[in-house]
Amino acid sequence: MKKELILLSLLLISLIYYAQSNQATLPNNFNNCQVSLDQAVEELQEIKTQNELNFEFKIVREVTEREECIDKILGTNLEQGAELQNGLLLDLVVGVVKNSDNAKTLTKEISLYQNSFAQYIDSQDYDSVTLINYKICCIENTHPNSGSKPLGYIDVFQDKLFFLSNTGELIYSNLDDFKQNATKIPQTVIDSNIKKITDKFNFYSGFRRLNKEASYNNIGQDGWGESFKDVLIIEDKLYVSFTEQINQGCVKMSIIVGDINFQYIEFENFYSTKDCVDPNVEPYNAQQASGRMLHIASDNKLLFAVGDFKKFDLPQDQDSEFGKIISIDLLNNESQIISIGHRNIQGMALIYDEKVISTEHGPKGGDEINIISIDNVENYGWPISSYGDHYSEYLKTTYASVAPLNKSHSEYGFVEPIFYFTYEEINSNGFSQIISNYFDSTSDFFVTSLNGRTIYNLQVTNGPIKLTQFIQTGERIRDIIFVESKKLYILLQEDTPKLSLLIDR
Ligand SMILES: [Ca+2]
Ligand SMILES: [Ca+2]
Repeated sequence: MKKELILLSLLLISLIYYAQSNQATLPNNFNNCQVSLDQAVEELQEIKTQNELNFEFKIVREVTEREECIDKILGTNLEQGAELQNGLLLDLVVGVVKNSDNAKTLTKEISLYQNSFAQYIDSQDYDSVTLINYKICCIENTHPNSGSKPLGYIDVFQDKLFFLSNTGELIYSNLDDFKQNATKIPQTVIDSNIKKITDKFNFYSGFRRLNKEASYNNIGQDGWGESFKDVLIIEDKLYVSFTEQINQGCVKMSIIVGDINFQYIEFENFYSTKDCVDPNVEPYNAQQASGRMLHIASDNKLLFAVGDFKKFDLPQDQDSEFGKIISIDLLNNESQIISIGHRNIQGMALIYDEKVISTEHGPKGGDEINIISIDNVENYGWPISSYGDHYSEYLKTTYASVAPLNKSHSEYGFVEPIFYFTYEEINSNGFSQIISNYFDSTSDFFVTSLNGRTIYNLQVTNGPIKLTQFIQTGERIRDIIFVESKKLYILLQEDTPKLSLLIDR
């Protein structure tokens, strides 16, 4: 029956193919392991040249039990015989052996970002600042079709902007190339072993626009949220945090590090949480992994925020690293927990001497801003106390004892947030990064948001704590950095998606 179906579809595909043979179409043998990856790539290059077409293709690896399908095309995201047009993105789904290191296919991988440029779109003027927007690759891997994987993260090294995408491409552009009205900003992809390290289970498979056949059920909940969680450059080293899928039953939060080089970066493990969370045991959510990193130069420490993955019992467990901030010594990798009772920290910055100011996602409501001591271990309450509520009646009832979400923190012996949103005030906001405000001396920080698509001004040190709207960018702001040498901020915004320069007027 299966064979007949395949034959029938082949016949249909051939008919469609011949009916449209005056156009460039997807070859009819790009399925069911008929052609090798090499052949397919060669054929597509030929089609592009002959028809003067400009479309991109990407390799999606899928584990297969069928030996004859290793390194062969299992299928594509398009119907067989589909017309190949400019701007199209074609997925070649290639068979790989289970648990192989996939090194062979990786060397042949075609990058989603290889031929793309940041392209100037427009400038938005606000009272005191201007936002200069550059469209970047790619709409296919943005929220909400990215399986809730952040689009990526940015940082600056010397005169270069580094960008790590959620598809594992590491890219840099020269900061000098970003000038108003410059239409295209060249970018260079840096080769690395980052995909080899991270490409396990569903790390790259949750992209719904990219991979219509994406299997959402191979680990955890719908393949959501397993992703990179931050990048950080310290001197000439690049640190990357991510959810590391050790095996079917074990997810850790890890940091890898590599010496910066513009051709190739070899990453190695820098830190992994000692324990795992089990993605097969509900509730589980890798969007609640935190992963933000902050360098404390005076102590030569790296602070690492580790989320709770929705495991309600871990943040209050003193021995578990989940739902904590960990301090890691950059010299000997020794670590200690510096604060407990966190759900999902998204942003961290320094404040005063030796204190951290952090933003944190609540559940339904309850986004918090906290001031955290590095020296004393204090408890920030989650999930005993929170100004948010459970998303469902089911969670509320089932986890009533371990996660009562009492409103007051102080009554239960916890540190109160210096600021919080209730759901009634703002619905779903989603703070992302927090960063010093270098533009306005009367305000201390900028706080960016995802769903709120807003930058807030936060005043902490001058008088009463006040959070006010600064500008609405209209896009989910995933990351923000300050470029000292140019006195400007760069935002990574994940709707269009785009890079935006924030300039003082
Ligand atoms: Ca960062
Ligand atoms: Ca709290």
